[in-house]
Formats: sequence, C-alpha cells, structure tokens
Amino acid sequence: MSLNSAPIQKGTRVTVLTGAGVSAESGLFTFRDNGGLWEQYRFEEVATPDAFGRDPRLVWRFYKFRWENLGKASPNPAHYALVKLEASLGDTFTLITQNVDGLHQEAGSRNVIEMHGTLRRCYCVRCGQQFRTAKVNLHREVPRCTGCGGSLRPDIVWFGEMPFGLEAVNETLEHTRIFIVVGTSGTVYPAAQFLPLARSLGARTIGINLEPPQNVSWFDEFYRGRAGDILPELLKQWI
Ligand code: BV8
Ligand code: ZN
Repeated sequence: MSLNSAPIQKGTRVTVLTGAGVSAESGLFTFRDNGGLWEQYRFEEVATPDAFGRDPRLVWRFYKFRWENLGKASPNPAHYALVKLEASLGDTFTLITQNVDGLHQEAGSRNVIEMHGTLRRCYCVRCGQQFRTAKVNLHREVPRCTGCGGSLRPDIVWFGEMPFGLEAVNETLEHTRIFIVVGTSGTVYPAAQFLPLARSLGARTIGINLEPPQNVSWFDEFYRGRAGDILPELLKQWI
C-alpha cells in the first residue's frame, strides 16, 4: 500500500476522531457495516430515551450483549498507534471518540473525549448515582440502584440526547492544524460535522476507513483499508 503522508512536527495541534471502525479489529461490531447488529430493531430506534421508557428490558438486552462482547475484546494496533502519536505530541494531541468501549484508554490514550459516553459506567435514573458497570448485578433484566432501587441505564448518549464534551470539542477543532478521522461512516451528528468544520478552519484533513465514508470529499488525504494496518504505517511517516 503506497502511503505518502508528510511528517507531523512536534508542537503541531492534532485532533483525532474515531468511530466503531477503529474497534472492528478488536472484534467489536460496527453499526452499519454488517446489516442488523442484532434483532430486528434499527439501532437508531432502540438507543433512545423513549425506547428505554417503553421497554428498558429490550434496551438492556442490547447493552448486555455489547457488554459481553466488550469483555472478550482488547485494543488492536490502531488503538496503540494513536497512543504512540499522543506520546510523541504530548498536550497538543486530542482524541475524540464516538465509541463507548473504552478501548482507547485501555490501550493507554490519555486525553480522550468520550462524546457518546461509555458502556463502562451506568447511572440511576431516579437519584443519579453512578456505578461502574463491572460492579453492577447484570443478572436482573433491568439492573437496579443499590441506593434507592431506581432503574439503572448505561451512561451513554442516545439519539436525541446531548453529546458530552462539545465545548472541549469545539475548542480543539478551532485550533487544530491536523484533523485525522478513523473508522467512522460519518452518518451521526454532530460528530459528522467536525470534518467540514475543521477543514473550513484551515486544518489538514486525513481519513482512514475501510470504505470511503459519505463525507470523503472533505479529506486532503484518504487511505482506504483497515485502521490496524494503515495507522501503524502512517505513524512511521508522521513521527
Ligand atoms: C443530538 C451511543 C442535539 C450509543 C451513539 C443534525 C445535527 C444534530 C443532530 C442531528 C442531525 N441530524 C440528525 C440528528 C440526530 C441524531 C443523528 O445524527 N441521527 C443520525 C442517525 C442521522 N444525532 C443525535 O441524536 C445526537 N444528539 O443531536 O443532540 C444536538 C445537536 C447538535 C449539537 C448538540 C446537540 C446523538 C448521537 C449519539 C447517538 N449515540 N452511540 C451506543 O453506542 O450504543 S451513535 C453510534 O453511531 C455510535 O456511537 C457510533 O460510534 C456512532 C457512529 O457510527 P460509526 O462509529 O461511524 O460506526 P458505523 O458502523 O456507522 O461506521 C463504521 C465505519 O468504520 C464504516 O464506515 C466502516 O467502513 C469502517 N470500518 C469498519 N471496519 C474498519 C473500518 N475502518 C477502518 N478499519 C476497520 N477495520
Ligand atoms: Zn438511585
């Protein structure tokens, strides 16, 4: 594969956005690649507050399924390549992820904005108490709060809910000189807006994806393929 990407100087502000594709080689499902991720429901119809109000057991079945998969997954070379990039750049590096699997942090990434929350935390819808999912009794159809008995939900941003960290996201997009997007179909907002925004503010934009995503025309450089193969190769040229 002919990769030809200019080196990244120390002190350059670099922002990375990742999606489900960066965890695909860790064995986790993506959302739109392989048809129905599960049962007959469309993801956008189930990962919503209304769906949780209507049928919390169904929503918990979905998240327990994802949680079990997560238990068997570990970071892959794409996650480790981003740890290396952060180690080389230090505090001019920011990683924004749409993923809720926590694999970036497990690989060693430090400055991570989990804009869609995390599967590794839950909270009580009645009193707000937070719990580590690993410590929750998931044998109940709808896990309960040990404090007040209320229902727990994953600390995840569902459709129609406000993503986390948007202030920090906007700050980094305003100042970033290089914006790298890895493993996302560019179909979910507001994350899908970050690429055109960064480009319009003068950033050099680099895309790595198995298939050209919808917004591929916004990339100055686009590398088609598996993130686990391409990112380690690009790292050799960048640092
Ligand atoms: C909100 C948590 C108001 C759940 C998720 C316009 C503006 C604003 C909002 C909207 C808008 N239009 C529509 C909306 C509403 C909605 C939306 O975007 N709907 C879509 C369906 C059109 N957005 C919202 O509701 C958001 N909230 O808007 O609040 C607001 C508005 C503006 C500003 C502030 C507030 C909330 C969205 C969050 C929903 N929650 N996740 C969970 O994970 O269980 S989204 C879900 O999709 C995941 O987080 C996932 O990460 C994300 C995006 O999907 P991708 O990561 O891209 O995954 P996908 O499968 O699609 O693609 C994977 C890609 O990887 C593929 O391209 C594939 O080719 C590639 N790939 C596969 N293998 C590899 C690979 N690439 C490299 N290597 C490989 N090995
Ligand atoms: Zn409670």
